[in-house]
Amino acid sequence: MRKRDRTKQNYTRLTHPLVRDGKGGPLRRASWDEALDRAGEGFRRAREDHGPDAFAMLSCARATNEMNYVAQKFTRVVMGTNNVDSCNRTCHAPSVAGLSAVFGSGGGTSSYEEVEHTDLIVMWGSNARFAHPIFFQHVLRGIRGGARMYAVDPRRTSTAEWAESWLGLNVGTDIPLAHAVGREIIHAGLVNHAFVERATSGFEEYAALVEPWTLTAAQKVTGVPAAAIRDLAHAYARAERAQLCWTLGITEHHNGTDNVRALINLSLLTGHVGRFGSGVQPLRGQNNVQGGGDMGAIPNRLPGFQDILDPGHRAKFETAWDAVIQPRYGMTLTEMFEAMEAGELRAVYCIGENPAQSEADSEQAMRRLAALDHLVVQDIFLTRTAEMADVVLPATAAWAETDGTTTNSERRVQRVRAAVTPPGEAREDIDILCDVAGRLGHDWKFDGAEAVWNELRALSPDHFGMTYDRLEEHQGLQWPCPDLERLPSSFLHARLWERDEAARGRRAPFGLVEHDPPVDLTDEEFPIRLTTGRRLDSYNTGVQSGSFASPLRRGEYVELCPEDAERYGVVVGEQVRVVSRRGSVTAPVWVDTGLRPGLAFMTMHFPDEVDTNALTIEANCPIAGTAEFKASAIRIEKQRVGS
Ligand SMILES: Nc1nc2c(c(=O)[nH]1)N[C@H]1C(S)=C(S)[C@@H](COP(=O)(O)OP(=O)(O)OC[C@H]3O[C@@H](n4cnc5c(=O)[nH]c(N)nc54)[C@H](O)[C@@H]3O)O[C@H]1N2
Ligand SMILES: Nc1nc2c(c(=O)[nH]1)N[C@H]1C(S)=C(S)[C@@H](COP(=O)(O)OP(=O)(O)OC[C@H]3O[C@@H](n4cnc5c(=O)[nH]c(N)nc54)[C@H](O)[C@@H]3O)O[C@H]1N2
Ligand SMILES: [Mo]
Repeated sequence: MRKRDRTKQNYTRLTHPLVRDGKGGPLRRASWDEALDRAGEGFRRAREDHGPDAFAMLSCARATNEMNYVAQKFTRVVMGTNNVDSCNRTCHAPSVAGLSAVFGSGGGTSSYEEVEHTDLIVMWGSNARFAHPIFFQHVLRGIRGGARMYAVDPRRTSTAEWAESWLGLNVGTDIPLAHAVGREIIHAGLVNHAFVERATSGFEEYAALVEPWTLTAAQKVTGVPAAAIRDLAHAYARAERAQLCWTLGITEHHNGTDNVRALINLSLLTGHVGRFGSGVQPLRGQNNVQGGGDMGAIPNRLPGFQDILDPGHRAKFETAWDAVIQPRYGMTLTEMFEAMEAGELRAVYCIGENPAQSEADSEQAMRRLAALDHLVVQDIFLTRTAEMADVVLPATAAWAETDGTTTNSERRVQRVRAAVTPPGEAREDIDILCDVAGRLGHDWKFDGAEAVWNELRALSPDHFGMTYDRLEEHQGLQWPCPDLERLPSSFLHARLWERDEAARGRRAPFGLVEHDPPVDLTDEEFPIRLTTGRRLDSYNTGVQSGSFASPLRRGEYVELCPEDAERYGVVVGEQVRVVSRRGSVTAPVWVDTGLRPGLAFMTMHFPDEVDTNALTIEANCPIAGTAEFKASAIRIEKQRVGS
């Protein structure tokens, strides 16, 4: 038998529409007309039989702003519901929730270039060397220019290799660590009292809350030596300017939003926010996950991050769209899957997402998707989710095949352009959406992406000043950009430093959050903590990266530290069974000296080979809906010889 290439997942580009005649049958080729008729008919039936909330849209965080704008408009105007969301939910929703609660705006506060003009960079739960290589180039320039870097991660990652100090904490103990840093700053007299008094609220309560987290108490829980915690506290508080960056090591927990609040507290204590070179920065995941949310492809915000519960905002959009917008939040991605289980959600339009493989507890997710009356998948590849669909619509790739804009995590809107001819009959996401809207009685025509953008600009004050001409002229602009003359500020919340109270505006509250360990506890039966994440050579569920060979790629492994490999009597390359309370997979062993005893690591990149998400737990952050991908309990079983 020919050995399968473990480094590849062979996905082929979709070149023509597919439909299924009845559940259980195979997908077959169809004309665009037939596929669009079927897509629309299923949505109409769901709405007529079960009401507008029986429909949900998953919108693509890789596609353009313009496509996301049209997708949320389709959901709200054509289907009459606010049930629209994306993989932002599995990712940085806690960052958006935490930042909004403190500063009133869900965006990162700084520009990439600021890490080149700062004195201290803290990479907290972020492996930017692998996952944000472009940003990391700026970090390296900062380090070359004299900035110090600290890394806080259970694994000594490729990012940590560049750090002056690596704080290798136990998974899920970020709040104790942050609180101990905060307490040390207070006790060492390093608080920026002028800033705290003027711009924040709740300091006294915060100081009382962190008081029990002495360096030794935190060392016990986090596993980080007291001296290293003290050192981080002093370095951060004494730095003239400091950038605190975090990613999924902070957010993908059942208390992700609390984790984010615990980190933001440190910036409030020290005044490291609202000035050039000082800020808090969640590095966002996909190329346009920031933009998707900004465009309103989330269940609680209209385009331009305008709250759906505000009657004034609703009225503006209702007039512009000639529609009635439901005065309540729609379902998050997490709630959509729960509603599938309850039989309340019947039809889903999934554009450029692969939830069958990316959701925690994938067996459960697939069972729920399979129970839908009507699933339409619009993608560039035939994904596992597409294989389950009733209708599959082939789209052009936003990257290089489509015109529009995307927004990165420094809030910079940039133009993308069609430069490559799309394959076969693939069509642009926006055109497909308009044709499905047409099947449901809405005659939509946009004269190109710019026409969509101008409709958005007229409705979103933060984007008003960004014409395509200006985006071109300045090679991208950052929001908020409210007027056509001035250039926007590169960082947010300078207002917090204003002397005048009125100009300073709303105070930034300290977050009174408490330690809450991972839900999936380790015990005798499941003694190993599994955390999951990324490698440089692959992208998410592997659909986009797996089809191309890479000399770096080595397929899925369960990675252990040398001591654990010895304890379980396993060697590199040996196939073992990895078992959690949800399911089990078989994977080969890898030994990584960056891991610590009791900690294992797997990626999500090769789900066809090893379905890592069969192991993960669907324990969600109650505020943001993000699952605890970063903490499962597992055991390793040696395979019997000959089996
Ligand atoms: N090459 C590549 N780049 C990518 C992607 C990709 O798949 N491949 N995906 C993109 C997407 S969608 C995203 S969201 C980003 C994600 O980017 P990152 O968040 O940087 O990537 P991860 O590897 O998922 O997780 C980051 C780190 O969190 C650590 N961690 C785990 N548990 C904890 C904990 O309890 N506390 C702390 N402090 N740290 C912990 C892990 O050890 C890991 O090193 O990357 C984006 N960029
Ligand atoms: N175990 C574990 N699971 C995780 C995570 C983890 O750290 N550990 N991380 C979570 C995170 S942060 C994320 S973001 C999710 C990602 O989860 P998903 O978003 O479900 O996974 P992707 O592989 O990124 O899927 C992207 C899809 O978009 C399609 N696509 C790309 N460009 C376009 C376009 O222009 N138009 C259309 N129509 N389609 C397009 C691709 O073909 C692909 O099918 O996974 C989550 N799951
Ligand atoms: Mo992500």
